[in-house]
Amino acid sequence: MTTGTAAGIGERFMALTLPNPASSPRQPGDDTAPYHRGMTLPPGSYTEVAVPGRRAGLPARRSIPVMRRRGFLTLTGLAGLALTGCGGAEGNEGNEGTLGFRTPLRIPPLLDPAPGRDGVKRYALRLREGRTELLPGKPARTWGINGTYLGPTLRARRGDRVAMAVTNTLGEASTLHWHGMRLRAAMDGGPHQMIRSGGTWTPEWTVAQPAATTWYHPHPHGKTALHVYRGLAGMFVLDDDESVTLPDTYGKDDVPLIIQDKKFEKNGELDESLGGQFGLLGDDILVNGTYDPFFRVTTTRVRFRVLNGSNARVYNLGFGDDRTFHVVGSDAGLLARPVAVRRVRISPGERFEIVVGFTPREQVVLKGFDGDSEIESGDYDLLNLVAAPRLSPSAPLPGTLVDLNPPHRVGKVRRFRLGGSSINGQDMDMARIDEVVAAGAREIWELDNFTFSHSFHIHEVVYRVLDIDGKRPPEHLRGPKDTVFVPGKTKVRLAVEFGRHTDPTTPYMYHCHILKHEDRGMMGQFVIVPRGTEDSTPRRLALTGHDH
Ligand SMILES: [Cu+2]
Repeated sequence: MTTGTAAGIGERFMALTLPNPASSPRQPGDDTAPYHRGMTLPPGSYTEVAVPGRRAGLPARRSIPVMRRRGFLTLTGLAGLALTGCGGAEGNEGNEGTLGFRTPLRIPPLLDPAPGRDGVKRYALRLREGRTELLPGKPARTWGINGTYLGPTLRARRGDRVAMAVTNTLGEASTLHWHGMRLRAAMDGGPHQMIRSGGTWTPEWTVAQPAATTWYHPHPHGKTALHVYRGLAGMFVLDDDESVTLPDTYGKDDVPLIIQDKKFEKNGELDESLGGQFGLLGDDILVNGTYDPFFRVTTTRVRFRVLNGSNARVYNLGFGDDRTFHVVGSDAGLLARPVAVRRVRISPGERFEIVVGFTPREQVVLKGFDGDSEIESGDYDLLNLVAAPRLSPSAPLPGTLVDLNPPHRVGKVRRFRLGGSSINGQDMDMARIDEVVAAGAREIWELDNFTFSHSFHIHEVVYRVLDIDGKRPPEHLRGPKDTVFVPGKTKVRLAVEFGRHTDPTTPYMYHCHILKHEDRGMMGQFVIVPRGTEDSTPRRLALTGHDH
């Protein structure tokens, strides 16, 4: 990013807010300060900048209006102010109007093996290095699963017995976590289930949860951001026998959209400088690893399974013509009924299933619109949808989808104070059990975010959002979830349902899904134990060699 001089009238206007270091003393127990812990900053080259400041969460700021446009930032009256490296402002300029939509959307191959004679569905996954032409004509070093970037879409049905063989051919250890899957902690693929370079990990479980769009990605402690950014992620679609009529032909009218922002070097390699208080924010967006994508629509309705697989960026999804579309599912399953919306905000780790209607020959762009959180600014073109001259008629959208019980409102209350990169003032400790939960418990988790935006994920569980700053969430956020956006300075209450797989010595994780925050230690551990044994459960783990 460079600084510049005059900007033309009519360019979009925003406020950069500069903290005044002298007037923002650090309070005891306040961990908003160490954004740049461990970094050495050359004198004079650094100014901490948060964008846009409406919710940035730091006290005593001076607001300075600036003009911006793509690839060019102007600070009126602040010539020479350097913004490189650490500012929250990097990579928020948008890409609106810069794409030609020349590349067919890549659809990850489907991996849905027939059960063996023993009734088990076996999936072979290989973490590997490779080269991928993310930008046309400029192959980049990437990582992938079975391919060179991203992984196959896995599919299974409720009741299926699934067995994974995950082989790590990378030059370093990693893991594979089943985000959204309800299973035993030892099968979860968190930081305690490292797969050494050259090793194979073979978790097995029975799918025992409703239809949902889940996903998988590495979870090595301290390195998740880099491993996901290089390309290790994939979708895991679960079906069940619910008699709903939603589009379900994979790649035709049931289409995965894995949205990820990137920064590229001039030669097309991924820029891996994951700097900034939120980590990397890039202005080039890939959908399923496709740059500049279009998708040819052939039916009157298409179900998109949208996964925000970005390290930090939040997308305020909508369409270029502002059309209404329907949200039919969130992270952990279908909603009670389709909810008509014009915008859906999706933060890292979240999924929404949406159904969009089309007419023949039309074109419309799926976009991420400028929003009011620090990591949601800028207008982004994501995917051009090009309808064929003749469309096959889709079934009408059902009026109702699934029966959802109202969320519980009583239960043990746990409170979590979300800091800059800590929870309850503590960094992740692999040997510390932070919370002990009784099997099958229904609890209320209160997230009190006293800093800037976070995205809060709990492994194993399904939860419902009870309220956001005391207000009932919008209807599309009332369904089953496992990851929730927590804007800065906001309180969110969750009604959490825990599973019944007990293991007092293997923890599950809860953490911020902004991957740099997670890597910096914004993560805690809980175990699920038989009811009545909570108090006698040890709070320290004896870790073995691979656990750190
Ligand atoms: Cu965070």
